[in-house]
Formats: sequence, structure tokens, C-alpha cells
Amino acid sequence: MLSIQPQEVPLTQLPTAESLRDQILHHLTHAQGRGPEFATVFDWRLAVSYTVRDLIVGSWVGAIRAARDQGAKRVYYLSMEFLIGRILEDAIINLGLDRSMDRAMELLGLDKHRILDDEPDAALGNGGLGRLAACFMESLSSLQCPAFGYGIRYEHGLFRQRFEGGQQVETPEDWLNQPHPWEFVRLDYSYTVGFKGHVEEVDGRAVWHPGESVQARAYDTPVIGWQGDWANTLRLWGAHPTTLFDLHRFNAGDYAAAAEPEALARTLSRVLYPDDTTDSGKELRLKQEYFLTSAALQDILRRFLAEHDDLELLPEKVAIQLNDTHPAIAGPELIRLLMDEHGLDFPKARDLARGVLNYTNHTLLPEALERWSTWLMGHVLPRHMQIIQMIDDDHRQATARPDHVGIIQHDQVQMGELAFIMAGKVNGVSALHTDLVKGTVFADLHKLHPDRIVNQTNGITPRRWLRMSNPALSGLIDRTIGPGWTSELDLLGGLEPFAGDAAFLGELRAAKRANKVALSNGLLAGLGIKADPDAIFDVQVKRIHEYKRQLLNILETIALWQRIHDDPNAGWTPRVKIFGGKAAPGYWLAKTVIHLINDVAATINRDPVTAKYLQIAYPPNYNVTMAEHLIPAADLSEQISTAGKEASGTGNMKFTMNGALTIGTLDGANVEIRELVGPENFFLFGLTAEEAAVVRARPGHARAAIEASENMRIALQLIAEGRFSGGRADPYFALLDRTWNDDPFLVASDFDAYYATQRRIDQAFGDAAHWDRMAALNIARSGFFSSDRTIRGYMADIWHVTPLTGES
Ligand code: T68
Repeated sequence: MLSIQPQEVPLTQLPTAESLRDQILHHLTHAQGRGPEFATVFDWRLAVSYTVRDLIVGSWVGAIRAARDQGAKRVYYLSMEFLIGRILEDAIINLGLDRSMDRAMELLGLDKHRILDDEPDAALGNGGLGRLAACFMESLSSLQCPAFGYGIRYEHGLFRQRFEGGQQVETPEDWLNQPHPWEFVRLDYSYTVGFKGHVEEVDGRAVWHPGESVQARAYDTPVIGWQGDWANTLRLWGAHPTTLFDLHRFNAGDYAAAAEPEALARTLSRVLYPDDTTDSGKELRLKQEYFLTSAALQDILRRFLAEHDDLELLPEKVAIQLNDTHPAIAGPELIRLLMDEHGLDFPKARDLARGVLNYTNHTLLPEALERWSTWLMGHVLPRHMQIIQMIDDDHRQATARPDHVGIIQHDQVQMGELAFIMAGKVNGVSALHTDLVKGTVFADLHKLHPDRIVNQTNGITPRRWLRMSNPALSGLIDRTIGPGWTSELDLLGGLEPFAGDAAFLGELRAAKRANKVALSNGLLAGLGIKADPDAIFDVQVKRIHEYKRQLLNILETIALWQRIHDDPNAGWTPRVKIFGGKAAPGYWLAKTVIHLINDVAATINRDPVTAKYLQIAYPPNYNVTMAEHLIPAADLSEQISTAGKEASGTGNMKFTMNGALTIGTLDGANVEIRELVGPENFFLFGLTAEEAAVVRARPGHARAAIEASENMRIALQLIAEGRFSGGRADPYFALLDRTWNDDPFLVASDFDAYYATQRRIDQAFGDAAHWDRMAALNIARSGFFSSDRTIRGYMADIWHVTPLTGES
């Protein structure tokens, strides 16, 4: 037993600038082995990071000890993606060190921005789903809820994007080719994960003999909460070979084959799949999903059994959240561990598994619903295929369900159905989305289990997305209502009376303008684009996908350009259209849209007649860090997905909180944003989800809408003439053909409403006082969209956990 007292202390007193300076110099010397006169920016960044890290570990170890000592229920968030971005500045802010660290860097003669900018983004995710997981981790710590995030330590995160001739080119991302100061490798927490092989029956019990295996090794990163009192663990698994090297094959001269075990293992945690909301169905992806899930569940059971000796207590002590179906193999895996390793019978194992597992659905798009052929599942995970069959048979018998309902359909394992059937609770991510989940994808299962589906509208952490990324605005809010909003975002409501206060609105405008000037300077330096800070900054940043309708935006831009060009003196409101986002490398049509935006930008930006009124910027390689610069500088937020297609959106919330107004459809969380900020402070357009379904079913809907819309015809005609592509139209034939003849996302049917709403926005922007008032009300009423509120909802309705209080 422990006979010595713990040495680490939680941060009760903030260090002074002088002590930070000394610690930085200490780490520079002792961790980096450099004197200040020889140190590179990288050396300094690591020294600063270690200094900050030292101030986190006390709370971290304390939090882990408190949870263990109190035998607390733990929350486990299983996700194939954690889109973290940079860590250093976030940690500085949450520890409350921003001022003293600024001063410490000054004392050392360091340029703070150069140091912060040296850190690569941890880009271990594609988009919203991965970023949500990162916001949730931060809120879990800020709320002192004992939790672990489990994911994969991808060597290569989401690819880097550049443009060549306007087209997307992908190159590998390489964040781990340099030391990563935030992680702690735990060689003592390693688990074997098997694949393939066969199942044998021994004395009536199944014994799985895997044909391949790898070792999952834990790499831990502390996630510090607001004010530094609590840190949870993000545990990412790295894959390593179980047998290092095949010496027999090596000695026989077959050097490549000798290294095979290593090669197999390393591919598992090598690279993040870059497909967002599409199911690529590859064997490696299934293996990655099982690798994460099995390692996490083995770790969860190990921790549970170290504290409790009765497996019956599992549901009381463990809550597991499956972030989409990607870790849905958790149901069969937990049953397998409980039956094959701990000797429980199937009904007991099933009930315990259902007592701990919950599932979040993030999409209704049919192409995103994971399905694996029973052949592949049986080949890669033969024991799990047997258990899936048992779960499905058991559910059929228990519910007398219709034949078309169930996990296995048409020789495919449907992971959504598997996750649903094995979950205590299933949740959607916005009110509208949850209703659609109940009414469409899971309509039959919902009828059989009417209490299972609940809603938890997404949220974002105000620490990163307001306090850190928008110091100008957060400073104003602090001065106006005090800093309490940072942890109780509803306090932003206190700004409401100031929406009529000219002095406050003036400062709000000044803060926005400062952010716009900074962005404008960046666009000039990076892209050579002259963005007038007094123009509307109109921003659409997100993955490029047909349903998100960047095409609608660029077609409107083309039509507008033509109108300005025809009549330049008609009093146009200057606009800068800003796009950002990546397309999945295999998503050809999305890549065509990127090409089109870049082609259109190149033509329009050099038109001297319209230059004052319209500029287009598409900086490459949109990521979390770029979002942190773009969102605070936006006047207008584009949330224009086809109604019924965007499950929630979280970018929409970030813009609202930063005082941008939204042009949007009644989709996902836009619906709730509009209700809360007030319909008069939101620019709504377009078909509803119900209307969209009706129009989509009408043959020739796109052609009819195009024929009725002069503006849309102008835009399509210019593309067809090759006006943006050197007289050649062939790059866009397929896109035009699809727009005229298919248009599943109803760009044509919503075009005129969108164009007209943009012109209303031109008018509204001209009335600065009124615009500022609307912006202020958007901020004041955005408190609901804190991920603290979301996490409190999960804690109360799904996990049944309460926060802990720190040291026991
Ligand atoms: C997003 N989904 C939703 N998926 O599109 C968005 N998918 O509306 C929602 O706000 C967000 O989840 C959070 O709930 C995704 O981001 C993926 O990234 C993804 C990745 C791999 C496979 C499938």
C-alpha cells in the first residue's frame, strides 16, 4: 500500500510571471537541452508546454484519485475521432494563466504568437462529430464529471489540403514527426486485440483462437477543465506488434516477411479515414473500429474489477457512450468478454451490456449508415458474428418484430440497428434530428422501444470558442457583465439590456472590426486578396458536401456578380465571400465544387468593375485553428443545408455566439438557434424538411425551378460557357447535368429564396445600428449552446452521474 503522501498539489495559487519564466528556462535547459541563445521556436514551445503541463498534472492525478477513492461512476466516451486542434493556449486559458504567461514571455523576449503558431493541430477527426467529442471532453472536465475519452492515436490525422489549378490536392498530415509534449505513454496499460482465426467449442463454451493479434498501448493526454481544478484523461490507443520480429523468417533471408507482424500492427493506427458521413466498407476500417473498442472495454473492465468484485455492479459504476455506430461492435465485444472470459450466461451478459451502453446517432444520410457484409464480419471477427446472431435472434423473440426489422438484413450487419438494440438510451443531436430519427431510420425500433430515444442538442465549449478565440469580444463581455459567463453561459442573457445601449453597440462593432482587420491582413498576406473590413464578411466553413450546398452559395455569388457588373452604380453592399473546407478524397462531385469555387474566385477577383463590391476568398486547409480566426471575424454565417439533412451543426452555434447573424434553413440546430435568438434576428429561407421531401418526389423539379429563375439561369449559363474555366466547360458538365436533371439536394428549388434573402441582408447591413443590435441579441441569447448544458443533459438523462468535488 501507499505509505507516502501524494506529492502533487492542485493549483490553488496562480504562479507569478517570474516563476513561469524560471520554469520555462528550467525546461528549456533540462528537457530540451538548450541554452536560450541556441533555442529554436520549437524548443521554446516545448519548454512553455512542459511548464503549463506541470500545472495540470496535480489536478489530473487528484481527479483520478478522487474518482477511485469515492468509487465513483465513470463515463467513457468511445469515439473514432477527437478533433482537438491546438492544446497549449487552451490549457493556458483554462488555468487562468493568460496574463502571467504573456508577461513571462515578455520577460524572456519571446513572441507569443510565434510560439503558439508553432503547435500543429491535433487533427484526429473529420468534422463536426470529432470536434463535438473534443468539446465534450473539455466540458466533462469543467463540470468535474469523472470521464475518459477513448480513441485512436493516429500517426497521420486528417490530410492537408492545397489547391493546384484550383483543384484539391491531398498530402499526408504528420503531426507526430516531432515530440508531442502533452502525452504520457503507459506501457503498463497494454491489451491484446485479436482478429480472424476460428471459434472452437470446448465443454459447451466458445473459445476464439484469433489468427492475428496486435497490442493496444495507451497514450494519455490530460484534458484540463475551466479554472484548472479537474482534468480527465483522453486515452488514445497506438497499435504495436505482439511479436516483434519473426527471427526464423529473418534468418531464412526473407527480410520483408520477417517484419510482417510489425507492418500489420502499425497500419491499424496509421491514418484517420478521411470519409465524413460516408461508409467506405473497408476491412481496415472495421479492424480499426474493433481495435479501439476492444482495447477500451478491456481497460474499462480492468479498472472496474480493481475497484469492485461483483460484475452485477457494472451499470451502477460504468456508463459508455458510443459516438455514432463506429464503436458499435462494443455490444458484442462486451458480451464476449463477460461470457467467454468471465463465465456469465448470455442473458446476464446482454442485460449488463445494455445497462452500460448508449448510442448517439449523428446522421440520417443513407450512405453514412454503417453496414458490413456478414461474410466480412465473420471473417474478421468470427466470434462476434456468432454473438451478433444471438443478439438478433434474442431480439426477434423478445419483441415479435416484423421481418424487415433487425440487425441482419440481406446478408449485412446493420450497425445502427445493432447499436440501437444494445443501447439503454439512443440520442439524436438536435430537436429536429431526434424527431426525424424517431420517424425515419429507427421508426420500427422506436415503436418497439418508445422510451429509448431521447434528444440532446449539441453544444460547443465557450472556453475555446469565445474566451480563447475572440479576446476582443470576451473582454467586452467581461467588462459589461463580469466573467461568470465562461462557466455559466446563460449569464450572457445579462447582455440583453445592452442591445439598446449605443455605447455598448459601438464597442461591439469595434471588437468585430478588429477581428475583421486581422483576418483581412491574413487574407492579403496569404492569398493576395484585398478584403475591405467594412464589407460584409460572409462565411461558409465546413466539410464540402452536396447536402451542405456550397454550390447554392457559389451560384448565388455568380448571379450577384453578373448583376453588379451590369449595373455597378446601383448602390451595392460590399461583400467578401469566404469559403473553407475539405472534400473527402474520393468524393468526386464535392471536389468539383471546390474547383468551381476557386475558378469563380479567380475570375471575379480580377474584375476591376466589381472589385469594390465582391471578393471571394478560399484559404486552403481549413482546420480548427483556421476556424478560430474566421468565426470571430464573420458578420454572416452560412447554414444553408437542405432541410432534413444536417443532423445538428455546431459551427452554426460558434458563429451565433461570436455575434454573426445566420442565413439558414430550418435544419438541424438552426431551428433552435432561430427560436432562441428570435425569428427577427435570423435570416430564414428555403423549404422545410417536409416540403423538401414533397418537392424531391416531383419529377423534373430542378428543371422547372431553373426555368422559373432568371438568376439561376444566368449563373448556370456562365459556367456552361466556360466563363470561369478559360472557355472550356467540360470540367463542369457533370455538375451542370446533375443540377438540371437530378438535384437531390434542391439547390434549384431554394435558389430564388436564397438570392432574395441575401439581398435583404444587403439592406439590413446598411443599417449599422440595427445590425449591431441583432448581433448583440444573438450573443446574449446563445447561452443554451454551451456544451456544458449538453453534458449536463447526458449526465442527468443518459448516464445518471453527478459531478465529483475533487480531493477526497
Ligand atoms: C456530424 N457528423 C453531423 N460525421 O453532420 C453534424 N461520419 O450535423 C453534427 O453537428 C455533428 O456530426 C455532431 O453531432 C459528422 O461529422 C463524421 O464526421 C463522420 C466521420 C466518419 C464516418 C461518418
